[in-house]
Amino acid sequence: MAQAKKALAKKTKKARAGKRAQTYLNYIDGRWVPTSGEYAENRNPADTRDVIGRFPHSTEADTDEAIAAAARAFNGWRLTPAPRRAEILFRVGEILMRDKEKYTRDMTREMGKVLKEAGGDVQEAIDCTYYTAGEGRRLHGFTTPAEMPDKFAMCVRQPVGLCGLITPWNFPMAIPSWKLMPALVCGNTVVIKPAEDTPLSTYNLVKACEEAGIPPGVVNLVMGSGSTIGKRLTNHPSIRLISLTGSTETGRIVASACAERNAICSLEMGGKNAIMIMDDADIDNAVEGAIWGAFGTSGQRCTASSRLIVHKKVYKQFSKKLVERAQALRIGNGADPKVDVGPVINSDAVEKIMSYIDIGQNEDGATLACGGRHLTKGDYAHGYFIEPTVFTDVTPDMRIAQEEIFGPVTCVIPVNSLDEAIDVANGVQYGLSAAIYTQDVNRAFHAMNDLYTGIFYVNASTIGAEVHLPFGGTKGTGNGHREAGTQVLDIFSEWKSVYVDYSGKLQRAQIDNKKAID
Ligand code: UN1
Repeated sequence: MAQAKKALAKKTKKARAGKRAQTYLNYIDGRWVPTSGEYAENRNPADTRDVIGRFPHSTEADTDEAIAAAARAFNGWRLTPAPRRAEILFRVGEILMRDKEKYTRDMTREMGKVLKEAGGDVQEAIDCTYYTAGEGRRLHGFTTPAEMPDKFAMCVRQPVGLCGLITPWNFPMAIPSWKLMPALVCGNTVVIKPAEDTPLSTYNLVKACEEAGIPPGVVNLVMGSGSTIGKRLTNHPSIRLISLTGSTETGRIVASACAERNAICSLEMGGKNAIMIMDDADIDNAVEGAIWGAFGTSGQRCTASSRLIVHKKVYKQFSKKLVERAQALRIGNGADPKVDVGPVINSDAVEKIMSYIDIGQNEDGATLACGGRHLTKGDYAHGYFIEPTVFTDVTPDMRIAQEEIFGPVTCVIPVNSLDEAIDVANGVQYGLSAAIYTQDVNRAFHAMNDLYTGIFYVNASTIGAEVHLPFGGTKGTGNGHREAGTQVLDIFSEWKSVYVDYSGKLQRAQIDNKKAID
């Protein structure tokens, strides 16, 4: 381990000492172009001495250019047959496969998640790209009988138009691909704005699109802030659809702005996901699921298991094992294969998470069973590291049990029964994912039926969604849409109902019908 660490330190030092950080450009109308604004450095959250690159802090004018390019490209792309569009997406998938290792390293470096998880993120983008490309030969509409003779009725999908994609830092390649690939296969053109903390992974994705031969203007990348670019996209009259994954607060702002001008808006926001652990559960398996769900990606997933609702009969046993496992997790630079938990994304995240740890202890009065410290010494001095933290004796109404913390913090809540567990699990403003550990099929189905979430797991954690099933949530998590699966096509296409009257005469619907029964 010491050797791996040394090698890593040497590499990082070399990277630091190396030539001036690369300057990255926006991608507009098929060309890599400088911003009319400034550039900002991006740094590795595990070691802020490591400068990843200089990235555009773009302006409204850059955004407008990208929108104009997307508008010019729309008709050509819309009229390209979907199977042809899909062929290019298959090529994107091949490029992503070819360069998976490099993308994985880039992602760990810019976002902090451990290599294995970064590889999973890239793999999710690959899966999504291939899966969506397959849709190019389906994109099913449907036919249905018309109510009059000599008349044909069918429904077809048409692209929405120009789409603004605003993506988060926690899945910096998977989530952009969830939005980009279906938008493209449906015949839309896009402007994508990645999170400020993680532009490199989206840059890599767009580079792959360029290499695969996506025509100029179809995909445009503008890097920078939400308050400038996100806002411009959201308010621009030419952008028909905004797809955002982000905080509930940002979602509300975006939704209101879209409502003002009657634009389509698809939102994927926060979560406060619960695992219910029943008294008949395989406890060791449940502990593994809880550790993975709570501390994978340092708890920075909207699907993170931030509440563990445990039957009182197994509460002590479960909590003890959970704490032991949490304490054994190795924290550090995600580029070290021995590390389990990487840093959190930035100093704002540290501040927010630490304030919740404080609230848990003081305001809420829960028991801090392990963790709770912001690590600042030795190897941790230059990164944003927080210990995996477990609160026990948590009651459902506490702020730490209600609000999304988005960090390596989880709450253990004791309950007396399955019914109580379900009530507690449903008793938050979010509805993304939930899980139950039980050996009883009746309990499992009962819980599945009563949990008001978009995703539900039996004997598995709250994280780990696959790309061919719809992803999204109820209540404060979303606004009724689902990404992934074939359901995402309903975001990125609109239905057109088509009637073909081949009777050669006027047939009036609802009036000229010859009734079968008088
Ligand atoms: C997210 O946290 O925003 O199910 C997405 C999962 C991943 C996707 C998470 N496949 O945890």
